[in-house]
Amino acid sequence: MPDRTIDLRSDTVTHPTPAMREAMYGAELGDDVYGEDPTVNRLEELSAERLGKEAAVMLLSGTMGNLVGILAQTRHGDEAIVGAHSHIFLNEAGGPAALGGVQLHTVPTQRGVMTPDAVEGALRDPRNLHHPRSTLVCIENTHNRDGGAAVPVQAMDTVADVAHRNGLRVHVDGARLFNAAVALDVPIARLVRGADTVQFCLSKGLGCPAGSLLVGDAAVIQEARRWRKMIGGGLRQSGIIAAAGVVALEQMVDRLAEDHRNAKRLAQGLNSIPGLVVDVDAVDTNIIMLDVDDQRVDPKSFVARLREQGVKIGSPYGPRIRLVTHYQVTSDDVDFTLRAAEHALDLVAA
Ligand code: TLP
Repeated sequence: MPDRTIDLRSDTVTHPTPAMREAMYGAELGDDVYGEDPTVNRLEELSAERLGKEAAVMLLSGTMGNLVGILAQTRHGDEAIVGAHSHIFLNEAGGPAALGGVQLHTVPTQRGVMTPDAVEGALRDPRNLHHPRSTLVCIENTHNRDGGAAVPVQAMDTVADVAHRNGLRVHVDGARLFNAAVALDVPIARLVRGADTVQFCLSKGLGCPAGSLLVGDAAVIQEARRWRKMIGGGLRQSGIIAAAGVVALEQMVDRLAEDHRNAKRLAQGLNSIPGLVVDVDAVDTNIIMLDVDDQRVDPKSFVARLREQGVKIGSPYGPRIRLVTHYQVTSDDVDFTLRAAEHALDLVAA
């Protein structure tokens, strides 16, 4: 067994920091279904304030935040426009269709960006009886499958303008929105100014054990609370979770820049190993997409050999493998990973 483990599979693997554990231990609690958990209330207020919106509601996960955000802004039979590689479309078990009767209409994205033409081209004609109603556009920022791409303000604004001009609302899947804001060096509230709802995760780069927030205007958040209750997400003394969230917002945001620096250095190092290819310029945040480009190397065996040395990376899809940095990955871990990758490649190619 290796004496060291470096887990680069995702930033979801992070454990709460000592400050979070302390805050959780000492959290002031109440029954949140009665709206009486002061710690949840504080986290919700803080989140709304940070994102420049009226209100927020805490949910268990990003998937629940996206689902409730979609359900609160659509009716059965409506259509939501989403990126073809979006997490909502690929990785949320068909929730909008199964639970909301919402059909997803996919459009291409380039580094997370949807063109206004693509969105306009996906709009249905409200006067045509054959068409579903287009009611929502969902933007993912950062974009996971597109390699953690930070979608710039202007691209966010443009899509929001097209949506609003046509009577649609805008939901942002901001599982890693703070990474985007830090990478783009833009105030987070500015980044989501055009959004009607935004979901962001506490349990990715921000290091919490669980939790997501959905923010928006007071009416939509009230509607989201109703949906949350219906799907069994109304929790009681959930200040235990919220306490970590407050610490995350206060202590874990600015340091994301360090994860981005580590990701960049890891990307550069991997790309300099013959047989491995990374588009280093495309590494905006904490996600690296690595391609194995050596006929002799089966990506699955490469991943397995790395794991034997204590380095866990994503499962390959085709030749492509994802690596994610986070606060539990140090600069020294980056050096160790690079040495291990070189060694693993030698073993597999031999
Ligand atoms: N993504 C996970 C996996 O599901 C792929 C990861 O390891 O990256 N939106 C985006 C953009 C996400 O990347 C994720 C999680 C979610 C939503 C869902 O969040 P959770 O896992 O909290 O339901």
